[in-house]
Amino acid sequence: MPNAPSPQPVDFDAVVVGAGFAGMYMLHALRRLGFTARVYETGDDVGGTWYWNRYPGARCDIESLQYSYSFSEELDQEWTWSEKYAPQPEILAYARHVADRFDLRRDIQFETAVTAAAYDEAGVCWRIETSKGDAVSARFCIMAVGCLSAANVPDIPGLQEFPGPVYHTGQWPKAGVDFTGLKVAVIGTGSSAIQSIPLIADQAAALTVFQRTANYSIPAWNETLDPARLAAVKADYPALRAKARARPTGFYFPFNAKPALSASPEERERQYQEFWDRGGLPFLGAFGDLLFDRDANETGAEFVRAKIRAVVDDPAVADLLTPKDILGCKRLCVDTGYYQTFNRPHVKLVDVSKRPIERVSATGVVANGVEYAADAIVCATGFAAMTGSFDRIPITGRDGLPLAKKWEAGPRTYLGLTTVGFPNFFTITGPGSPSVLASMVQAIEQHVDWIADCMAHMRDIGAAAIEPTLPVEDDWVEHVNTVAAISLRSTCSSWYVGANMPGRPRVFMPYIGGFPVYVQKCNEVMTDGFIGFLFDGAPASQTPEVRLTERWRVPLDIDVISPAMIAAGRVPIV
Ligand code: N01
Repeated sequence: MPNAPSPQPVDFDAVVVGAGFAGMYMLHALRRLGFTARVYETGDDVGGTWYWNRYPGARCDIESLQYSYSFSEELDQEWTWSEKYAPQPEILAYARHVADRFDLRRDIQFETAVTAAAYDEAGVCWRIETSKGDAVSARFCIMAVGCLSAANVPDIPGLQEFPGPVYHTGQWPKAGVDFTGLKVAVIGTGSSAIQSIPLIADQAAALTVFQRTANYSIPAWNETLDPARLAAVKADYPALRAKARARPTGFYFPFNAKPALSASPEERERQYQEFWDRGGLPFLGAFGDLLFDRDANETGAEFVRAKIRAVVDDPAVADLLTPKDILGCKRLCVDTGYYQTFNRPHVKLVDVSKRPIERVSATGVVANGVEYAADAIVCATGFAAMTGSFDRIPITGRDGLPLAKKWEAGPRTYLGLTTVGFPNFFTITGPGSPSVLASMVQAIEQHVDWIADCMAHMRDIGAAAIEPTLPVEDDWVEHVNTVAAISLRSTCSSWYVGANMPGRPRVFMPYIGGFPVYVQKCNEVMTDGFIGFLFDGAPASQTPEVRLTERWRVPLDIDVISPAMIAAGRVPIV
């Protein structure tokens, strides 16, 4: 090929950063194709998010039957989930089972952080350094670093000097924490707080919760998994997986496409109650326009607000706990007994929406001029979402360009998988892909298969390097923004837009056009000869046979086509 540099021999075909669900499956897929790989993982075990987030009450919010790998039918058959939404220890046990079953550990180096990754243009490879002193080369650098992994520890004066323990929900001690008899302060009221507060309240002598923004939460109605449902799913697991892939969210749940405003108030109430009784994230499936029409959204929001008012005894506390903004704009929370916890006499809610927490003293947290006594502080303050895990590692591409510099005004990618200036660099569930707006495990599997198929294709045609072109990247970034603007989700100050932390650029980071629409686009790019990519600096000169993994030939579920999917321009207007 023209301009092809001469690649040097490398230690590994690929280095994978992270051994969460993404890194584990990436390793398995690479091995299946005969590639050599080394995975570096900071923790001392696999599991990623489910390794770090050990706070009380942590569990998934997509039913476990779907929040699990789908690449192996044998795995689906042999693993049995105990609950509708499995708790963190069980999900971690699943990850460990997968690691053992597929013999992954021998290529994972634990307790090792990647400290630098630099593209060597002359050698056509990545030079990787680690906290353990490794210096290795790999043809490909694959980032499996997670979307919600870089903890946001708030910059509150005095917090670092607090004499008692300070915890972050995303960095919870392995040994667990016993709050019995302690005065505890929890900062934050997002998903992690909402899951943990009821259980911390069970132990603590006094619990003070500092709330900056009230959140909508829908009851999980978690339960032991019904054996009949388990048997029915296992009898035809591929059917459930296929239905899930055809959905905008990458997981299947009952959905009503009808607009909320076309229903009578009585019908709406019935419908909302039915979806409330199902519980969890599927509540947003009660009507098809809830995330696209403010007036429709307000009907759903008001239904949830009434539920909060009905369970919280003190009207002033109920009012503080009641969100006034758009339902589902921030990610919906899923709880077990969250609002009820504020009826307990030892639990206090402190509003810090108008004035931030002033400081942490030696004996407590000071807000609105009042000191609230605390022996321990829990920061349930979230993450530097989507890009935070990249910021932690100095990553440099061609001509020494730092990724952090390229992304300083917001991440720029082609398909959320690749970025110009960084050849042979892949991001699993990177910004610009459905990622957190889909079921993460499905989103991970689709990216891993695409990357593995791409690498195998490159081997087939003898290409050493792949990189997208600037026009397709610019078009994709614009497309991601255009589609986001259709959804109410782009309108509030959430972590989706980086607005949960000061100083981050406001950009809607995940791709909201719908999972199957996105998958079709990735497939087309591949089957049309890797449109928009250069191999070894030149466009693909032939339309070669490609290796698209069959299960990603995803149909659309036309009953759930949304305005964002139509705006994505890849579905018929029905
Ligand atoms: O983090 P968050 P999270 N002073 O950013 C507040 C996934 N997840 O860890 O809203 C006072 O949502 C902040 O206030 P505000 C899920 O995708 C899933 O809870 O920015 N408060 C907010 O209340 C979720 O969306 C599960 O005004 C401060 C809270 O801290 C994502 O992870 C479980 C503050 C942070 O909420 C993140 O959830 C857990 C300050 N200085 C997480 N700084 C499942 O159920 C921040 N806050 C699967």
